Amino acid sequence: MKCIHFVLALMLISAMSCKGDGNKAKTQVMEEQGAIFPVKFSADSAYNYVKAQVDFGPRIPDSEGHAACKEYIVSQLRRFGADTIVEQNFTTANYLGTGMSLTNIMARYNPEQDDRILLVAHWDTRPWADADPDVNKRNTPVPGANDGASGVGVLLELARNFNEKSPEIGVDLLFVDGEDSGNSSSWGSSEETWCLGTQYWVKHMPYVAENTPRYGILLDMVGGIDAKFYREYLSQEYAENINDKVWGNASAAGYDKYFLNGVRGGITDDHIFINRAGIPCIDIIECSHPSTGSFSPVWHTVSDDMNHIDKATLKAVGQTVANTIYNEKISK
Ligand code: AHN
Ligand code: ZN
Repeated sequence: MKCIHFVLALMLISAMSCKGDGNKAKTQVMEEQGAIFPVKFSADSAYNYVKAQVDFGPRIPDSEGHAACKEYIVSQLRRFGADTIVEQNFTTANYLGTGMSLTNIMARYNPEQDDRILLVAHWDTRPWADADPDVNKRNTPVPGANDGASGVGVLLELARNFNEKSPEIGVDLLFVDGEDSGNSSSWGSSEETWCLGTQYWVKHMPYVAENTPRYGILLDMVGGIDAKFYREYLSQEYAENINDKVWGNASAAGYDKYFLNGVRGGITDDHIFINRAGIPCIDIIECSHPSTGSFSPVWHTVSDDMNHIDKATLKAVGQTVANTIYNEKISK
């Protein structure tokens, strides 16, 4: 005991004397005490899970990279002791009429627990870099490091945490397919061309009334360099209290630099279909980059690669979501 106190005291002193890096030191002390950080979300691990996906190549429906990535996600979930892993296979067509075989993957932790939280990310990648500045690259697939792999990487690292230390609440991890083959030339009128996996999933909702999740958190583009996460407009409309909770947990953990309280965006994304199906769901998404006013400059370009992934961003998002999950107490 004495020894631990001595170590903590030393850390406090170093925290106080370390002017330039005060926030980091404060965070480290809290982390050591376990007060705010019930588990350690490893940004290095999350980064490796992002890289593994990118290394498969583009994860476009019906491609080799897509098939390999599906096996990878399932094998990681097995490794991390998920209680049930369900692959939901179906076929559909994108807005151009191209047929696609899609798979949503869902894994449960504490399956017997009726009080649950849903965590979501899309695992497919966009077939065309149609926002690339070079017109000659607009038919090239995107690498999808941020747009696809980042959310999945964070969810896989959370799965590792859940296996190491079980949260009290039940957790469902949902990896949706077919999010990113939508029509970007006519926003508004083309909402239904996006999020095809989620649209299918909500039509076959794997819940009864008792075990329907309290709320959901969607992670989309959560690995960008110096990313700022504002409260996304539709999340704020549908699930303001969940935004309050998550942004509050971010602040308590010292991540105010990443999680800003302004409301921005209004994004057509998987969360809107989940909200309409009756589960309040927020979207943690980088959608107000200073240089574009919306998504990051590499969004839907061939430069959405590992050079534009920031471990510190993965950490801020992953640790905030982890703290949120472990803070939940069962109320059913
Ligand atoms: C809009 O740009 C309105 N939605 C994009 C959703 C998305 C695409 N997320 C990732 N890729
Ligand atoms: Zn996209």
